[in-house]
Order: sequence, then C-alpha cells, then structure tokens
Amino acid sequence: MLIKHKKSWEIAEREATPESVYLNRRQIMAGAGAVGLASVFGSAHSALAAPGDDGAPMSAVRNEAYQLDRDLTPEDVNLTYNNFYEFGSHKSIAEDAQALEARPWEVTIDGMVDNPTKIDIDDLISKVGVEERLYRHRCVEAWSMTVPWIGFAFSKLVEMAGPQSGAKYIRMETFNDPGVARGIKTQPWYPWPYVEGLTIEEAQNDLAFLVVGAYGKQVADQMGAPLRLAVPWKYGFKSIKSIVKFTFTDQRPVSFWEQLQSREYAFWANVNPEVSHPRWSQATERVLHTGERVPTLLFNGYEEQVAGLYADKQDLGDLLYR
Ligand SMILES: Nc1nc2c(c(=O)[nH]1)N[C@H]1C(S)=C(S)[C@@H](COP(=O)(O)O)O[C@H]1N2
Ligand SMILES: [Mo]
Repeated sequence: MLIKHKKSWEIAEREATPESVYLNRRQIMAGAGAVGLASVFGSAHSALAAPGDDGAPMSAVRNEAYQLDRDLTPEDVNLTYNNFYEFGSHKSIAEDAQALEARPWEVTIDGMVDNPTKIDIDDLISKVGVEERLYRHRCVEAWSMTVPWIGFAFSKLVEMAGPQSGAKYIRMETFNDPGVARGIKTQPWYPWPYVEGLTIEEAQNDLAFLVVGAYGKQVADQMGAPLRLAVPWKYGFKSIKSIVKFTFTDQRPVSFWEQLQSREYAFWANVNPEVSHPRWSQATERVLHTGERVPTLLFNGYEEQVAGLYADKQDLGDLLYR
C-alpha cells in the first residue's frame, strides 16, 4: 500500500469536526469492523474510507466511444500525485484529503434556471445514471495521465436545471471549509473558494463529464470526491474538484487561478501545444507513470469533438490557450 492511512480518530482535523458527526463516524466504523473494512472497500482506501465516504465500489458500463492512445495510468499513481490546493500547494495531499467528508453532500443548482434545486449527491447519481469513460488528463504544468472516470454527461445536469434564455455561463464552486482543508487556513492569500467556469455550450459538449467515480470506486477524496469535473480538452485546472454549487449566469465567471494570474490561467484554457505558458513551453508533456515525454496535441487530442466550439474565437490567442 502506498499511502499510509491514519485511522479516522487519528486525523488531526478531528477537533474541527462537530462531535456528533465524529462519534457517529466511529460508531459506523465499529459496526463495520466485523466484516473487515479492507475487504469491503478495497485495498487503496481500506480503513480511511468510512462507509458512505469515498472509495466504495461503483460499477458502470464503459462507453466505448472514448478510447485512449496510451496505457491507463495505474490507480496508485493517480491517488498519490494530486493538485488540490485546499489541502496544500504540493502533490502529496492524499493523506490530508481524507479529512474530506464526501457523504452526505448537497449540490446546489441556482441562478438563471427554471428549476433551481438542492440535491443530495446520491439522489443525483440515481437520477442521471453513470457510465465509465477513459480520458486523458493534461495539467498546465506539462504532466499528463489517463483516468477511467465514472460519471455522467454534464449536459444531463444542464437539462435538469433548465437554463433561462439569458444564461451564458456556468460558474462552479468547491466547498470552503477551513476546518476540513487546512490549506484554506494556512494559505489565506488564495481567493477561496476554488471557482471555475464554462460556457453553457462547453458544458453541453459530449466530452464534458461530471465525475463521481474512478477505477471502479467512488472517486477518492484527493481526486475531488464526491463530484468533480473532467473537461479533457482543457488544462487540468478547469476540472474543479468537490463541487458544491453550479450557478447559471450571464456574467463570465472569474476563476480561482484567473484571479491570481490571468496571463497564465486564462478562462478558455484549451490545451494548445503552440501557445506557451508565459514561463514554459506546452509543446510536450511528461506521462506520469512512464516518465516519457510525448508531444502535446491540440485540444489534448480531442480536436474533432470540440474544435467547433471555438470556430469563431480565433482572436483569443492573446488571452492564451484559444
Ligand atoms: N477545488 C480544486 N479543484 C482543482 C484543483 C484545486 O487545487 N482545487 N486543482 C486543479 C488542477 S491544477 C488539476 S491538474 C486537477 C488535478 O486533478 P487530479 O489530482 O485528480 O489529477 O484538479 C484541478 N481541480
Ligand atoms: Mo493542473
């Protein structure tokens, strides 16, 4: 096992957890003890995954329309190399991220929609259904991996919401609890909560995927439990983790990274080997588990599916990543 997991009662953030929740969790853990948590929840998460938290088995039929041109990244690599600034500005946040309580989890859909709603993540999942898709994942830092995501087309959520005619964008927001994510407290200079945005057309593209699982399990805390975005034609920072809210709006959202450094992390953020990041080239990428350097493809190889979205936006070049 690569990650040394603390038992829930050893997690330092327990002081910040309301006593009732903490006790309830211990009782649940005790109840599951006889069965053996490792056998129930799989090796990678074992004792850390309290029932109903991340890591429970999740099955889904693979949608064969989404094929990879390279090997799948091993699960342990994906579980131990993460960007999730709420838990720290380095890659080894996996252990601290276990403090995230991914259940129960309420998702809010509001703004310019006919059907504003608050829905429990599991009700949402049973309402829309899930499938598995193999996607590439390319970070603006020039590393890449591939992931067997489980989730549902973003278009299903858009349809549920019923956007009003003036709505143009969807603003997404991550949870913002410094008691759970220490990095929020220790890095007060960041504009929490993490925010990202897409146009409604982007969200309705077939490739835009809302993720609730990976590797046949509920998506791990460090990967953005219980609900994250996967927009594989864009740099990884667009794929916001642990989403609590979708707001439909006529105002272009200003994302977390854009607020900090708009020259480096533009709204559009489409993967483009010809447009360098101000501080490095985007022509190639390092495949995480092999260490191999390979050429980066326009739209991360998804040009056929998404190029049409940007046909009238060639002038975005100076905003980076057209
Ligand atoms: N809330 C939140 N979402 C986030 C981030 C973050 O720091 N906070 N990092 C982003 C970045 S830069 C990348 S590359 C991906 C990383 O996803 P992974 O850890 O599953 O590879 O998540 C994105 N989503
Ligand atoms: Mo990233």
